[in-house]
Amino acid sequence: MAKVYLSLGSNIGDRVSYLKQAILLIQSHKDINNVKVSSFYETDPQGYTDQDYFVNCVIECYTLMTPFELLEFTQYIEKKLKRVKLFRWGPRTIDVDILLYGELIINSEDLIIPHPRMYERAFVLIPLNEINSEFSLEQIDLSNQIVKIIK
Ligand code: GSY
Repeated sequence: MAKVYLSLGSNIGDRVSYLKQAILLIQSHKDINNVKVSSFYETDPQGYTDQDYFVNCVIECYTLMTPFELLEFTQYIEKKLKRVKLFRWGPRTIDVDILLYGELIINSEDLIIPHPRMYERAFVLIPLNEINSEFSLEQIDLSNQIVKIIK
């Protein structure tokens, strides 16, 4: 079994509901176990900044799926939730990204692991640090990235 980390995000419509629906699909997959979910965080958009705040969370889980099966499953979730993505880097109803798959490094056209931008993103690192304190926040400048826990 591989220990896997996923990042979930939404900034269109009922953002919390999109995240909750995606989490339910992940928890009910027969080849995924021990699902840990971080708090939900409302976060400043990164990259293309002229868009609404995101709600983000991170998931830790264990899976028997290969990385490409897992990629297919994340794409299935986005399809099942009728993902809307207005343009690259732009607003979207649901995004499910693979951050880490055990110690594996993959550089293919369709899948790059570890996720290439994960260590620059407070919306990834803060929830990651919440569920596993081995992920340090020391290397990242958090000053221009607003992240607040949703109560
Ligand atoms: O790759 C994730 C999509 N995304 C996000 C996001 O999920 N949260 C925040 N805060 N900014 C983002 N910019 C992009 S692109």
